[in-house]
Amino acid sequence: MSGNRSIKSARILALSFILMIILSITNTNLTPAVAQQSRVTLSAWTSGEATIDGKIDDSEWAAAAKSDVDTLYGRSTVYIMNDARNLYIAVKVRDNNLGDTIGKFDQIVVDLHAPDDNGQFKAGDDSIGCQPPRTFDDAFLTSDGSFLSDSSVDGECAVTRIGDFNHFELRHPFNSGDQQDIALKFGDSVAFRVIIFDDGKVADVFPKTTDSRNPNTDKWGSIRIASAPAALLSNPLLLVGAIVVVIGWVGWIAYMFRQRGKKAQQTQEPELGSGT
Ligand SMILES: [Ca+2]
Ligand SMILES: [Ca+2]
Ligand SMILES: [Ca+2]
Repeated sequence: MSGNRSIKSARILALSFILMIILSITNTNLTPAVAQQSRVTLSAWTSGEATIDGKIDDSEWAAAAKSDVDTLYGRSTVYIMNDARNLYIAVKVRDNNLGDTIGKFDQIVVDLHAPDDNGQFKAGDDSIGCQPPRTFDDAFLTSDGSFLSDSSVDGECAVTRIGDFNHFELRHPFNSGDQQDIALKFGDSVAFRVIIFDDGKVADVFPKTTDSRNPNTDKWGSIRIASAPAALLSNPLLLVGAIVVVIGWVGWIAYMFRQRGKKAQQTQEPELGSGT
């Protein structure tokens, strides 16, 4: 009887332990996925740096959060991800050419507002952009509503034409130390909009809830700086190894309880026999 009870408690112990592990794993994974609001929120961690060469390779941007948007010439896609230092933004814009003459550029501008407080795009806020082939604009909004280039240009960009698309890739540190840039840490959010120019004119804005002039950032999208996943979760081999170790450990405890139960039964049996 006591042996059976021991096995039962070992099983309960094992089950609660496994449940605890599953809960802690799913909890870590699910918490960031909960949408905080109806605004478009993009957030993704990448362990590999993107190569800013104007080629949005599927493997290179596989980890990115993506959002499709219908633009002037068809469907385009916005990609967002970050590593420990940089925010990476890519936009694959469907277009019939890559306008690269002065005054008629196909270009993008990404306006950023932090903290992400649903407030107005205001003086001092960060704005970056990309013109063909590799002109990276790092600027800030002034109090008269114009943009000035930062004294320190932080980041880079490139755009090339591949098939029916213009591939824009940008890199901007999320905490460059420059007062004219965003200063974010892991878990922080920044409001953003992407303005897409066709032949020098505003053609589209992402997200569609805003336009190129609306300063109310509650209608913009949001980027949240993703944290690196815990080492255990980022490496499937480590995770499988840990589960194997736990199952082995639990099995061993159950085995020990069973052996102890058997031993107790064996020592009780002769006593009962001699009593009759
Ligand atoms: Ca690339
Ligand atoms: Ca800067
Ligand atoms: Ca700036």
